[in-house]
Amino acid sequence: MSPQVGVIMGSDSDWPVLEAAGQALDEFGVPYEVGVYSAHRTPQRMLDYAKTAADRGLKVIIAGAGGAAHLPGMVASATVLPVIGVPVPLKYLDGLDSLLSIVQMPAGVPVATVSVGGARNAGLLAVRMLAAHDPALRERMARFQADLEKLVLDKDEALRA
Ligand code: RP5
Repeated sequence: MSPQVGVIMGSDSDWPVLEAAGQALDEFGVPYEVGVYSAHRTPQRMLDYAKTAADRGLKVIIAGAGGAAHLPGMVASATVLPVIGVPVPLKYLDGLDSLLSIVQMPAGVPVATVSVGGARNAGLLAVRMLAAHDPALRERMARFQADLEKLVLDKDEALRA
């Protein structure tokens, strides 16, 4: 099956954070592709990627970047696909700069922003988006959520014992 999700980042230095998105997609058997597309260092490559993504069969793009994190917003401006933004925390400012750069989009160009470093949730959100049109994936997501609930209930029970 061709990649359904594009997991892209502004620098290879973002990968230690972004790989959690890939792990989540792996857990659900969702094929994805990975790449580095810098909004500032390789702007044309980034635009080419965004403009061709839908025609190449991608359904969702997860874009992570840190600092002046313009990648998710710029990609969203050049594709019709849903874009999930992951603020990557860097050495300074605890990722607040990344978060604010991604979350405060102008009206008309949405980016679904997850928490600072929240790449796993970005992967899970992409699965939910795909599951909206895929009953089997929806069933897997329901099982995943039931397992999460059981984990909490088991811990509660252990605490009380
Ligand atoms: C951003 O600049 C990247 O997304 C990365 O988080 C940050 C630093 O990049 P490097 O200097 O580590 O390549 O565009």
